[in-house]
Amino acid sequence: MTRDSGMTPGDAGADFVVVANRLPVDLVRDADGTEHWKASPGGLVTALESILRANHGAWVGWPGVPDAAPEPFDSGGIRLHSVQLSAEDISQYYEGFSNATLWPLFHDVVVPPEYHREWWNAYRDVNTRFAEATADAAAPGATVWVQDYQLLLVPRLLRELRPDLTIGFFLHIPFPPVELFMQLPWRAELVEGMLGADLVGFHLPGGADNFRILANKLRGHPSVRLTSSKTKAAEIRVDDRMVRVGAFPISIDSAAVDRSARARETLVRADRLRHELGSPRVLLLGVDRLDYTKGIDVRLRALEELIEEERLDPSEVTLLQLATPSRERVEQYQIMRSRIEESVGRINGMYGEIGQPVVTYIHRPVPKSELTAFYAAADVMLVTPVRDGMNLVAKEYVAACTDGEGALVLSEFAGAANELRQAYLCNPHDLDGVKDAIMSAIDDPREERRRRMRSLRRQVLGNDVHAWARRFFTTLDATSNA
Ligand code: GDG
Repeated sequence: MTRDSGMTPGDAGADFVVVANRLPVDLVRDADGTEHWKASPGGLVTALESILRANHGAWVGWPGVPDAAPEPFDSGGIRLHSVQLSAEDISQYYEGFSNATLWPLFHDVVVPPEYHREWWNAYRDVNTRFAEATADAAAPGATVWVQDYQLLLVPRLLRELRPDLTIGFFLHIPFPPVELFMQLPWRAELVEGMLGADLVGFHLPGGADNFRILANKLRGHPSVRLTSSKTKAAEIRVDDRMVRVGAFPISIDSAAVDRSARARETLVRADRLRHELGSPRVLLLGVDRLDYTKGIDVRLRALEELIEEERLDPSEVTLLQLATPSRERVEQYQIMRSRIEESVGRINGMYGEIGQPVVTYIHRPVPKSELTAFYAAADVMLVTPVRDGMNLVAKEYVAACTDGEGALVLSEFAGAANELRQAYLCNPHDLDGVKDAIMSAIDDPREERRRRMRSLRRQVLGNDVHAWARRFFTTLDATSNA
């Protein structure tokens, strides 16, 4: 990967460019009204930071506020290039086509996707602008890594502008079965968009298979499976090029979470938290963006029925549910929020005591250190999505369980279930099954819980986000040189 062209990002462009919907910065306004950009380190930045720095790296994305178009600037050694979005772009490309068409369609139509031609036009237009900004930012022969469902058309658009580039694409959400994808009025163009990449990565082999089948069905591109490959990869022939597809399950910075969970401040905070929650015998935890795919309603229903049936005693059990605000202008998210808040109110009204609610519900973001203390304090983590690409929360909880005392209830419909086989797995559509999984996670003998957690920790600590990024790049390099 390391190429030393001697260029700086300021002149002939960057040797390595990440393209994602969002830049890894937020605009912060101080009390005196002055504004500045503050780094907002997510998992992706952590994974790519060292590669970005070593390769004159650049990042192309939307700065997060309408109409902002700052000149390229540096943040933490990375050159940031802004793509300007108007309020209408945000409404049609981001909230519309990305989050009310593709998101529900790719998550098994959990809610009905909406198909609007004006949203599609905006999506294509914004993807074109991302491709143009990337073409300007990349040095000759550079490697570009395009991220996620908001930018499905970018690989092809970029290849047309810059055939000299090596292009990788990674999808962070599930890739749906053929029958569902076929609903999309613009299905062929979207598949062609992704096929502009040299390597198309998914979390699971099933996603890669779905994509391969579609490329053939919609565009007649033949493919071969590479059975010897660890990534269960395949190659699709697109005219005179070969496009590699494969599974690259993402992970977290496991060592960093482990370290921060062992810190004295975290342990002190975790202890105090349990005390503040009334020192329950069992502390259940849920941590999600407030999203209808995450199955927050499933676990609330399970908890309510377990209490109703007297399998759980509300004076002994507490659920701490963190539901971070997300996509608040999209209608389905508003509907979901009302439903969840109604259930929390009903459970607490029915079973809570004064000063002692059964469910403590937080609807605002909390600092990372506080989140780690939540993980360290919890006895049982509930991860019950109806569909989820991976789910990093499940892996973070395991990495934060440094004393081995904790249990993970995990939906089979989260990508993470593919690797975390020793979790208490459940089908979120089978409420009795979810309830039984929760009860086993609470009641199993301590040795059994510890045995499972040991195995989970081996998995998560041995496969971190750095290894993920390395595997993707090694494969991309091999593909582009083939
Ligand atoms: C997409 C896919 C895939 C949450 N609340 C707070 C907070 N978080 C952090 C968690 C975790 C991240 O947000 C959420 O990641 P997930 O993977 O659970 O879910 P999505 O946001 O839906 O991510 C998913 C992922 O992409 C990566 O490919 O796994 O399937 O849907 O890291 O810790 N962090 C802080 N405060 C909060 O209040 N600091």
